[in-house]
Amino acid sequence: MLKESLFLLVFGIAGANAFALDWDYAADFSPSSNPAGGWTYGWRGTIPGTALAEFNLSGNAAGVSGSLDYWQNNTIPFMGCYKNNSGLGFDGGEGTLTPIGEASMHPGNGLNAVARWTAPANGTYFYSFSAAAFGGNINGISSLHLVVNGVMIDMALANIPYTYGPVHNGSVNLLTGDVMDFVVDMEDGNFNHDSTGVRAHISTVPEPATMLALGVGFVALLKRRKK
Ligand SMILES: [Ca+2]
Repeated sequence: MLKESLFLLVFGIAGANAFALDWDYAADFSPSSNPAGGWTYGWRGTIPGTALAEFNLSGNAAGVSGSLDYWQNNTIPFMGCYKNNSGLGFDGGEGTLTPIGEASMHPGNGLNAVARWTAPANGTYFYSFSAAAFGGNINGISSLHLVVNGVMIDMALANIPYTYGPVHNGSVNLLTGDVMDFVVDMEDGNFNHDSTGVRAHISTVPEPATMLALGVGFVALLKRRKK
């Protein structure tokens, strides 16, 4: 879903082109359409590469607590893209936990779950992503990779139970139809308990942390000029 952002207005940079477009894996997650809102849910056998087999089965899976909307393949268990749209924290019964509103991905055995975002126009796109081990109290370790047009450019480990690791930020120049794949791999040769919290955000303006840093720099510059 495209969203106009008030972000620039907040920072007082309102102007004729002060509309930001942004996309978010969790916020945009569609339980009914694939692809949807710029995202395609699927998988492939490698981390890098451009191949993508689309998930063909959607539904809602109830846990001991809460439930997850999902996209999966009808013949491959567990592997998929998920979001907790229920009003309760999701407990899968094996120590897994997905908080309300959070989205996740789960790899297969040697297969990688992929959330693909496709650029709608030529431009510079700013991204941020991080990963959490939602199955982590029983040693589920996995990894989230950013693959741009087939090339892996960054990765985040999901190795701390229920906790998001460092946020990875950056920007890429893309052409219409170029793809950014967020790829979850089982990492340690074992795909059990690899429910992986995925936060992935793409915007046409810098991420808040980047803008904040720019703003701080600007204020510092003003102070220097006053001297
Ligand atoms: Ca693993």
